[in-house]
Amino acid sequence: MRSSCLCALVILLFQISQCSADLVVGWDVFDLTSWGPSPFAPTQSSLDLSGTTGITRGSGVTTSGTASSNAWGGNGFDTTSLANSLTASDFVSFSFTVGSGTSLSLTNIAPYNIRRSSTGPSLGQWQYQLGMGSWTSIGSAINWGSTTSSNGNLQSAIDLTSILDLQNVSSGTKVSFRVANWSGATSGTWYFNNFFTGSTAYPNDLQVNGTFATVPEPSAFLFGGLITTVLGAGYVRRRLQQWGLLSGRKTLKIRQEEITLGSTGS
Ligand SMILES: [Ca+2]
Ligand SMILES: [Ca+2]
Repeated sequence: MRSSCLCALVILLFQISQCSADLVVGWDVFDLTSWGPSPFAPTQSSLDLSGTTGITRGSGVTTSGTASSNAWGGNGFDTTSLANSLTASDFVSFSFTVGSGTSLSLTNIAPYNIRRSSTGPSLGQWQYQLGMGSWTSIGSAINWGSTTSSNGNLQSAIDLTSILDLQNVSSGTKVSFRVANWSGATSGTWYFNNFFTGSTAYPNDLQVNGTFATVPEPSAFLFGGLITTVLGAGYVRRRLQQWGLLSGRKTLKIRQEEITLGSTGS
């Protein structure tokens, strides 16, 4: 009885700490034409999410002229500062919601590639938001690079592990990201570029990675409490039996000790 209960307890504790890793959401922009749809639903997303919103052009982002193929983006990133780009909604954004029974610790935004035209925005800033909270910048502004061919400009991974807000994000919380761009001409273009064709099944060109941890349902806590109660009751019962209180005896034998009293006056 006790060993089976212990096994159940171990399994429960294992489930609490059990983690699955890697992809949260990912997009493959291969084969896109005409700037790509907005929103552009993830090519792949974790089953531990309860919902996603694809990459969406802000109201200040335009799609005038002819687009490059195998890329998702727009133009009209024509302000001169981060603050002005935000006011003008010159950003692209996406979001996802942590599913039930899980919490999410984000690891990184994997290396990605930005293609831009010679007059496309030269600077951009990643930001995140939890729920309807305020937006927070991730690191500092990024200089997208000078390559204007389809090779694009490879960007480093963005580490998210040091951002406490993005660790242990609870079930039901919506996590949003956006990239604001500025220092471009009205017709200058900017895209998430197809750079990864790799040999994997999912050659995503933009991918957010993280670790999901299983959070036990209230019933599991109840189950755990029950196990503790059973184990605790068993312990008390054995102790009472050792003391003879559960063996049908009505009396409790007290061991006699001989006590030597010191004599007085010596
Ligand atoms: Ca790709
Ligand atoms: Ca604009």
